[in-house]
Amino acid sequence: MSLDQSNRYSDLSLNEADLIAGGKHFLVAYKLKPAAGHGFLEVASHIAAESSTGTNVEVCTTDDFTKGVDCLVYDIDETAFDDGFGLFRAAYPIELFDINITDGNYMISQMYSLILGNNQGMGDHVGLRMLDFMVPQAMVEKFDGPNVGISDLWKILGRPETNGGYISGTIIKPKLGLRPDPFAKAAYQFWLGGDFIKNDEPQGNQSFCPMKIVIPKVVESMDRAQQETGEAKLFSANITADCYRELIARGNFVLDAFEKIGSRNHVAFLVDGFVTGVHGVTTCRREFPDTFLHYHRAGHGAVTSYKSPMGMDPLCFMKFARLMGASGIHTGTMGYGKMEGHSNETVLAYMLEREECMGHYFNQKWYGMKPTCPIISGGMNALRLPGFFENLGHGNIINTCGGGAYGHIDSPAAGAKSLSQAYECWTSGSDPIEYAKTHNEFARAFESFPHDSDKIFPGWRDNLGVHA
Ligand code: RUB
Repeated sequence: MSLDQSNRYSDLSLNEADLIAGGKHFLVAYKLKPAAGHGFLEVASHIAAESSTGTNVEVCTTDDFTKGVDCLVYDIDETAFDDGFGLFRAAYPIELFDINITDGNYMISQMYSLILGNNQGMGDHVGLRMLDFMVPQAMVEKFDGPNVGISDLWKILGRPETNGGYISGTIIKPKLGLRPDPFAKAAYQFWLGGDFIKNDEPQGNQSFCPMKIVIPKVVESMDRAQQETGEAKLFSANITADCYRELIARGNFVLDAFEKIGSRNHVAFLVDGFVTGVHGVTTCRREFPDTFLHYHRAGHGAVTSYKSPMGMDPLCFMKFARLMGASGIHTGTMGYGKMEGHSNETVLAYMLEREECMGHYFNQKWYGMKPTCPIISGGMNALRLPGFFENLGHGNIINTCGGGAYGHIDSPAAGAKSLSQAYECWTSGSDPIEYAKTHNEFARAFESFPHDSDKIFPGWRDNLGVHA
């Protein structure tokens, strides 16, 4: 048995509406399953203690001020979930959170280590997962937040800065193994029909494709594609690195290379924010404030997967990204692609885009913080898109389809065109089969991805007159 600290670290008489109106607390909802032999409130209170001013025993150095900044459990529902987990909500006084000595802004690193740090490894629970949190105005206003967003990309593409629509994108595939010339050719071929290309997240500076050789060739590809199509093109370069100096050096190299064709602002920077941690994202946000910050999250499943009793809900990951200042972040495909997800995940996008959004447990206001753009990726193609748009309710996103572009049987350019046709099909309210009859690239996507065609549009072969 551990020490029951519920007398000090819980106050079930506290009212959530009052806590929110007071604006002095950061609220968190956790899913919890105590280990055998431990009470729910006892473990929740131990978590509140470990996540604020306490430990597993009382210490003689505690004074009255210390007690005034205790995290308090203010609500519990021991049987909230079918799987034996309960729910508790905790209020963290905002004084607990660390402020930069350079500019007085809040940081995510310390916040993360407090609200989802030691408490993850405690022995008196068998599962603790953060489901949602609410950041009060006084804190929201002191995070970096995004500086560049999708509206800046729409402007470059010559579109309206609000409601500028779907940005068709790809990921250079194969993800590794292309040397500089084939890599640059693959980029050129997609740009003949599409808008946005990103490095796959493991692509960087491999010996067979050094950055200093391939990037100038990608610049040439962009230049040719822009001249031939008369359209602006965008490239998201992976500058992820262990050390901030390397990340900055890569960023400067890429900007200088694109500057040569006057397309410096056609560049986004991809940072793998899960593996670098906040440090990589914030270094990019602050060092390159005028460049679109593309937050890739490879590895996030280790902390966000629904299969896990630990970690955090993807919604928390999205909120962190907006606070950090990501211009865009991968939100998954809401069940329409290859990665884990489900159709109710639209809230992940809405939380990033909207000025105010109801999350799983808390209504979050963003107090004028710029939006973060949802980036939809992972196993997508033209056939999956109409359903995806219908579920989300809009197409103001960046979508990257690697296999969906390079897997098109005609060409990467045809793959790219099939994507924008899928958007047009949805915006025009057309039936996809009828639309395919007059749009060749979209129609050929049915033959390119017959497994999907069979599943999503049974009978498509007869309807389109295509026979195996
Ligand atoms: C996309 C791909 C991306 C995933 C990551 O390739 O593998 O890395 O988008 O997942 P393809 P998420 O289009 O060929 O599947 O976007 O959910 O973070």
